[in-house]
Amino acid sequence: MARRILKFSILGLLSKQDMSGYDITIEFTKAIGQFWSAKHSQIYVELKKLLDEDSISQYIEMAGVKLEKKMYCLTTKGKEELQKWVLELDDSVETEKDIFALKLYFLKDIPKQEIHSLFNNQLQLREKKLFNLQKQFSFLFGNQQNPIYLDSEELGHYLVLTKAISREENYISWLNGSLDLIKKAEDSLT
Ligand code: FER
Repeated sequence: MARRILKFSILGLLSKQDMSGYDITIEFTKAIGQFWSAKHSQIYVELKKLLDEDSISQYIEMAGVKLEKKMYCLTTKGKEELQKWVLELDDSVETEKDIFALKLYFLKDIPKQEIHSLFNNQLQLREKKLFNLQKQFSFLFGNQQNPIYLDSEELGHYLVLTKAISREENYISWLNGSLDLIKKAEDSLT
């Protein structure tokens, strides 16, 4: 499978509405950047590529009297490519980059007395993350109990957010369970 995910993220954003390069950059620092980060410089390189390939086109919009804003929109080709991409079945699972897991793999090199602080530090970070995700959830969906009633755009956002929340809840419960296990192992040695 061709791996041009930035391309399809940009096409996806433009399928909602026409945007300037700046608007797209802002979208990447907001919600979408929470689960898919992109460097700002990459965005402009990709936009140029997409223009050359005819997946998007540009037009000038007047913002104020003298300010010209370069806007991007999907072409028919771009729309078709996006449609094809979302329907493509993935053939593998992305490997998650988890530095804490990598360190754990080398646990034998971590002094015993440091293991607790590593776990507690990770617990604090994950709890903070979960708190922020829950805050975002109540901000966006707090008064909507049933996602069936959300329109499809909101439903997508609801799903990625609830996925993140269950991932963090799971991670926290695994951290707590592991801490217990480590404490028990220590107790049995003393
Ligand atoms: C959001 C949508 C998704 C959001 C976060 C996420 C904080 C996902 C985050 C993650 O996977 O860690 O609006 O806001």
